[in-house]
Amino acid sequence: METLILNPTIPTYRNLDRKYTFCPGCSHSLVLDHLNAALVKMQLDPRKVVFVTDIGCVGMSDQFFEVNAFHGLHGRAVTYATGIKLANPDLNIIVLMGDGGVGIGGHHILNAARRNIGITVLVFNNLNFGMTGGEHSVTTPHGGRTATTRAGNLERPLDVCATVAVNGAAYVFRGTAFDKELPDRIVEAIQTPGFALLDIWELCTAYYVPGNDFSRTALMQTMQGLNFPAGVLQKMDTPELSRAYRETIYNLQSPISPAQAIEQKYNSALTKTTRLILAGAAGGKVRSTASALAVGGMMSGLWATQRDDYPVSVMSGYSVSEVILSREEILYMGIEKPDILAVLTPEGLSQVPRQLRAMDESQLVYVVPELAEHIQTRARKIVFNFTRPPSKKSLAVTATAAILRHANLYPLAAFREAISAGPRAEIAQENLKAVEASEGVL
Ligand SMILES: Cc1ncc(C[n+]2csc(CCOP(=O)(O)OP(=O)(O)O)c2C)c(N)n1
Ligand SMILES: [Mg+2]
Repeated sequence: METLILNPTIPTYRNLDRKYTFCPGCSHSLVLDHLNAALVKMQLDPRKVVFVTDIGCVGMSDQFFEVNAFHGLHGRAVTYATGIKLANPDLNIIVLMGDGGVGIGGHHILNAARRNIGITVLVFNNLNFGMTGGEHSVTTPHGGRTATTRAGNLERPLDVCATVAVNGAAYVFRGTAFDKELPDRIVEAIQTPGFALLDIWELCTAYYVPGNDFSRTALMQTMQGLNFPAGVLQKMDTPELSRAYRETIYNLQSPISPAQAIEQKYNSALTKTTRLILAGAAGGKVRSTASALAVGGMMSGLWATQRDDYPVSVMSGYSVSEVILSREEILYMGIEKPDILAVLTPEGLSQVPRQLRAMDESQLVYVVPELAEHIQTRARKIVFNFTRPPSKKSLAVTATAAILRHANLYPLAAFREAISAGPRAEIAQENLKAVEASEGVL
């Protein structure tokens, strides 16, 4: 595993500007501090760390850290982690999930253990569904009083550790959020090449604690009463699947052509990191335009990131893409306060009220004429002055090209080249026409 000595001005992987938003006394914060301590001990390159967060209170965890993150559907975190690991075995993938997620996605955990996928799963086991009001989960102890087991839980709790251990997990540990050894155990788990799971018992101070007069002592007593052992429960040295796959099938078939490097051919005059948001409608080429914007930036010697948001439906509703362009490497790709926000359609506008409120006089909102009056912001408002209103399919490209000319982010030629590099020639032609239509728009 490659390790880098971090910049000494970054003593933590936590984003200290962001305070934990958990309830007072919730053990989730304790476990996250232990996780941070483990990462600090290991000095892993944050670019090679991926948190995959499940749903629930625990699902909020990634926003407090400056590492890569993926957040998806309830119970499915292990599936995303598996995919990421298979795509890039060099990454350190850490799944953060609750006991609710273990119940909902138990099948995925079994299969990841059985396949010995080299990920680390931290189960934030607060013995109930925290976020939705304290319903019982698969790990609620027998007799536990919850919102759905008022008279006491009749079910036997799942022994998560024994279940993954019997299915071949390479590293298994059970403990509590109060264990001083937790950072060291997390380090061991991350260093284990194969599948590692830590079942970390916690206090849910909103629900399980008041509902059961529960305490730290009760936590230990419950574990002992169930005969669920604590400590390191399994350590096995068996081949990890993503490496085994690379060494055999992948190399034989070499199914993927090598990634094309993006060459720098242009120069950008950009001096400060610029965060842009394109807020438009699905089917309006918002995401592909944002990609071309990011690629054009890279062709101009900038770092670039892209993040997209759109509903589950296809070709209907909003489509909002965020792009950051910077002279420096971008370690956090979220945008809370954009420097440039392009409001293209009513669907897009409906998604960005928070950003509009956050923006100030030094920032720019570009807006189509028909929505100009609906924009409430302190930012400077600039209205597109189209000679002919662009079609739905050319609006995003024309607007972005106009912004590139106006804000002078990088040469328009780079944007044109990024568009031409698109997979379909006829679409590239259409988009290049939309770029030409941007002349004189601003
Ligand atoms: C498939 C699915 N079912 C139900 C929900 C509703 N839901 C959201 S959070 C949550 C409880 C989460 O509990 P847990 O995973 O233990 O995390 P915690 O909140 O305790 O940290 C549920 C049931 C959902 N998001 N997805
Ligand atoms: Mg829970």
